[in-house]
Parts: sequence; C-alpha cells; structure tokens
Amino acid sequence: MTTEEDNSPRQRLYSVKMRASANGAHLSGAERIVPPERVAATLSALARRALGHERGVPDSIHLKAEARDEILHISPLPVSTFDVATPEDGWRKAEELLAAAGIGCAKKIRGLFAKTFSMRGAMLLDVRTMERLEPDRERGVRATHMDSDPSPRADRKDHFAEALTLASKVLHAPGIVGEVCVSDDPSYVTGYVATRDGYHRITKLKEPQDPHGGRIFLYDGRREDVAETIRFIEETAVVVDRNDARRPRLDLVRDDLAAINAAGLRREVKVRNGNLVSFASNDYLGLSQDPRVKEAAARAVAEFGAGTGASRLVTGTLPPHVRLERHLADFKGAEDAITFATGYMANVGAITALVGKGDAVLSDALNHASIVDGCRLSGAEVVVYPHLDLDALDRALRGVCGARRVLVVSDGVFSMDGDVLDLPRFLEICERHQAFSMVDEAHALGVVGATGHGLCERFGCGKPDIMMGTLSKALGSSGGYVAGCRDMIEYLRQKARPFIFSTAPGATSVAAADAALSILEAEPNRVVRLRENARAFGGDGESAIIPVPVGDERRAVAVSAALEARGFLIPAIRYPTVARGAARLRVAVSAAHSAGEIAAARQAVEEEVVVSNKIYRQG
Ligand code: WAQ
Ligand code: MG
Repeated sequence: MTTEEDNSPRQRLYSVKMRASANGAHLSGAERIVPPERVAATLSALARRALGHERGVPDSIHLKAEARDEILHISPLPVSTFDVATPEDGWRKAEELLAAAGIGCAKKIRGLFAKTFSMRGAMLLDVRTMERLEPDRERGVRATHMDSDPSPRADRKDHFAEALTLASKVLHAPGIVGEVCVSDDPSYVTGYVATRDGYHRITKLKEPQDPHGGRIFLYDGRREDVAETIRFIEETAVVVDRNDARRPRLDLVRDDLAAINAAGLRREVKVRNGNLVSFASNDYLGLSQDPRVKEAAARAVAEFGAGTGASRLVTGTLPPHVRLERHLADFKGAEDAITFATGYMANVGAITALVGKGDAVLSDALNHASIVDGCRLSGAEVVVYPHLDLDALDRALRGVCGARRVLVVSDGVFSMDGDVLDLPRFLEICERHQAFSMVDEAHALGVVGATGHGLCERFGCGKPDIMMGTLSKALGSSGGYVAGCRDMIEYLRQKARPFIFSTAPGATSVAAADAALSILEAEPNRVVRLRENARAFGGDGESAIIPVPVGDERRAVAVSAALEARGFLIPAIRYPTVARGAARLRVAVSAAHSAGEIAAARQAVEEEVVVSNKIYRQG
C-alpha cells in the first residue's frame, strides 16, 4: 500500500454530518471533516444539499458538528478506469480485478447484491468462508468520519470523490482486502472494485434506470479481529490527502472519453467508403465531382501554387479571390462580398465584428454551432429565442432596448430538419427594431428559390444586412462568404478576426467555387432536379434535408449501421448536435442521385426503422 501515516500535530478538525429523512425513511446523508473556520459554511452547504435532493423534500434534517482531536491522514488509492459497453462486460472486468487480488468468489459476490438493496451500510463478507460478518444485517457496516483534503463541494454529491474517500478508508482497515460498489442512484451506472492496489472504476455495472445498488466489504482475517475492523471503519476519523496526488493528467481525458463511450455518444472519424450510395453529403448539386470544377481547381494550382503564403490583407490576395467575391456579390444581388477559409469562420468573424460588450445578439435556439460560438465569443448579451418563434423574437427585441447595437441571427435553412425561416417576417421585425439582420444560407444556396439563389428568391422579399453562406456545400468546394452592402463588407474586412488572421484560402478552392457558381447559374435545372429528389424521398421540397426521427441514440446508430450494410450511407445525428433522446437519421439528397437510388434508399429506411421499432419494444 502506498499510504504514509503522518501523525504530526495538526489543527483541530470538526467532523460535520448531515442526515435527512422524509416520512421516517432515509433520504440523504453526507459528511465532511473541516477546520473550524469552514464549519459554518459546511453546515449550510449540507443543509442546501438535503433540501435539494431529487428524491424528495425532507421533513427532518439533522446537522451535527463534533471536534475530533485524532485524525488519521492517509493517501488515496490510485485510480484507474475501465470502459465497458455492457454490465456483463463490467462484471467480467470486476471478476478479473478481484482474481488479480487473490479473491476468487466474484460470481457469488455479484449474487449477493440482490440483498444489499435495502441496507444503508455495507455487507461485510468473509472471502474464505462466504459468511456475512456484519452484526446488524439490516443496517450493515457504515463507513463514517471521513473526508478528503481538499474537500469536495458539500452542496451536492460528487459520486466519484466521495466514493474514492470511502474506498481509501475502508481498504486501510485491518483485514479488508477489497470492496465492490454499485450506486443505488438510477442514473449512475459507474461502479468500482477497490483492492489494495487501487480504485478501479468500471463504467457500467448496471443498466440505467436500475435503482438497485449496494456495497460489499471483503474481509480476509481472523474472526476475533472483525470487531476492530468494524471499529476502524465506523469510528476512526480519516482524511484522505489528495493534495499531492494529482491524478495522472491523461486519465482526466480518458475519464471523459469513457463517459462518452458509455453513453453511446462516441463518433468516429471515418474515411469515406466509396462503395456506398451517400445521403450524408452536403454536395447538393453534385458539383464537387463536376469535371469543369475539378479542371478549374487544377488550373488554379498550376497558375498560383498550392498555398497563398500570407493573410488576405498582407500578400495573400490573388486574382481568383477578387473574382469570386465579385461573382458572389452579383449572384446575391449585393454590392460586395467577403470570403473566409470556412463557413464557421464567416459566422464567427461577422458576429464578433458586429457586436461586443454592451450590445445584444438574438439567436434562434437551433442555430448552427458556428453561430452559437460567434455569439459567445462576441461578449455581447446573448438572447436565445425559441426555434423559429418570431413572436418571441419580437418580444425579446423589446427587452434589449438598453443595448447599443442589436444583431438578430438565424439559419435560413436549419441543418438538422431542413426547416426554413420566414424571411419577410424576420426582416420586418428586425427593421422595426433597428436591429441588424443576419441569415446563414449555408443549406439554402443552390437549393432554395427557383434557381437556387436562396431565401430572397424563394420569398420575393428584401435582403438581410448580412447574407452569410458557404462555398462548401452546393458549390462543392470549401470556404464561407458574407455578402452585403459596400460599407458592411468593408467593415468586415477591417474587423473580422478570422479574415484578418488566417492565411488566405488556396486558389484551388476559390477557383473551384467560382466555376461551380457559374455552372449553377448556367444550369438551374440542377436545382429543380434536387427538389424533385427531395420530394421523392418524402420531403416537402423546400430543402434537401429530410429528417427521420428515431429518438434513442443507440437505436439510431443501429438503424444507420443496418442501412450501411444495405449499401446506403445515412448518418445518425445524436446529442450534442441535437437534444438527448431526439436522435434521428438525417437524409440529404443530391441532384446527382438517380430516381432508382432514391426509391431504393427510401424503402430501406422505412424497413429498417420498422425493424428497429420491433426490436426496441421487445428489448
Ligand atoms: N458505508 C457503507 N455503505 C454505504 C455507505 C457508507 N457510508 N454509503 C452508502 N453505502 C452503501 C448503501 O448500501 C448504498 O445503497 C450503496 O452503498 C450505494 O451508495 O468512480 O454513489 O451512495 O464514479 O449510491 C460510485 C462512484 C458511486 C464510482 C457509488 O454509492 C465512480 C455511490 P451510493
Ligand atoms: Mg445513492
């Protein structure tokens, strides 16, 4: 054991405890060991914790503080985390860890958890004879008088910190060779196996929603010493010193990864499988593969080289940049345009340039992450209004009258469900409040409007002050742009930091976007075909995105995998991109899909969703 006992005189400490009950039943409990100056604050934090417990409101709260002269200071057990997919895998791991510590009865131990459920304390098990040694089988053995230094915040439960303290103390007791713990908290599925060589977290020891848990302390020693072991666990005051035990820094990252995995939220960086029919791309018009677009890119690299060597305002601006910006401005019916290396940068750049401290920005609840990040980074007051609720926007604008400048920003076509902003109404509201209007047409350019010019064409209305869009989707290249009046664009050239401080985008992507824009203008029929394909897949033809709601994250992933096995790439969209429990398939059609591909994919989606419905109900 790595523990060092240090008996040098220290400041007198207080053992502070809280116990709360409702209708005579235990509700919550916690304890801390703190210096005198922390006693009052700790009592109050523990009271808050009792009152805020999710299982109910207490009708009695006991708070107690007693001075302890003798405190044993020990080191924490070293921590490791094992990421497992299912409780079965978790218990297999637990079995291995116990076996490594010379404890061979893991299966029996697991079975005993059926009896720990009603116990407030732990079962004390003799690992040689399998006898239960706790004197009171209903209550069990309760580990108390313990804390760590530093002490975790007292007003709410930190499962990990409190469990590590308990396990470190218990494994320090004479004769204790191990502990197995499963939380009784239905939403907390991580448990642990502690042995003398460490605290081993196992990310899944039960299914979510399961309220059963408990603790079993494993004893290997003489029967006449049991009383002394229990006395240590229940009465000796122990502080686990975590000050010089900062956890290995990579473990902090691995813990988070394990949690992401356990929740079914892991995403993979995948190399595209060229054999699948893809409904995952934003290459709505198929222009990324058009020979004329590729040819333009190749010519540009031959003429101007691979990189631009400097930012736009230094020496990075090349003739293709100027040509594309002119072309975009004309296409959007605007006076000028500015391009960025990515659409993300265009949003962050425009928003942070326009508003800052003392200003306000109003943003639709489902706006793209790049808009969200721009709002946060700007330092302006951010008001998020409910998705597409323009009455709420109107009301919110009345509430920000103290702000110096006000910006309202919305996606034109929302990327997850393909729903469309009512632009005329949006503009009327912004105008009335003298707020800047900004619309992101990333999923609208080349898609919305009879000839793909976007929302203004679709509604036959005026223009937002800031018309943002991308070169990366329908134009088949990469980059972002903002189009607007001359002064607005000049302002962005002076103020937009991603523009000022990035190396100018390469001539290849710029020339490719320019060529694609020419094709879009010359061949508006592509837009018509795209809309027909969207309708053939069951969409309303307003956008190229058709959401198929599924709900459960794992189920959405399973349906997506089944579709992949049938030759269709249709991604599952999960939290954090959409809300938890609102996972869906996101179908993005392209003008390049044939009628046969659309029909086959639609049928496959319908079948696989039905199959998964059945499996899900049974399971
Ligand atoms: N002494 C003995 N047994 C206890 C004690 C105690 N002081 N407190 C709780 N138990 C028993 C009791 O049977 C509970 O039902 C059971 O343990 C579970 O208690 O690294 O939250 O407080 O992230 O629900 C593990 C953390 C958290 C894993 C465990 O336990 C990690 C947890 P809970
Ligand atoms: Mg609990």
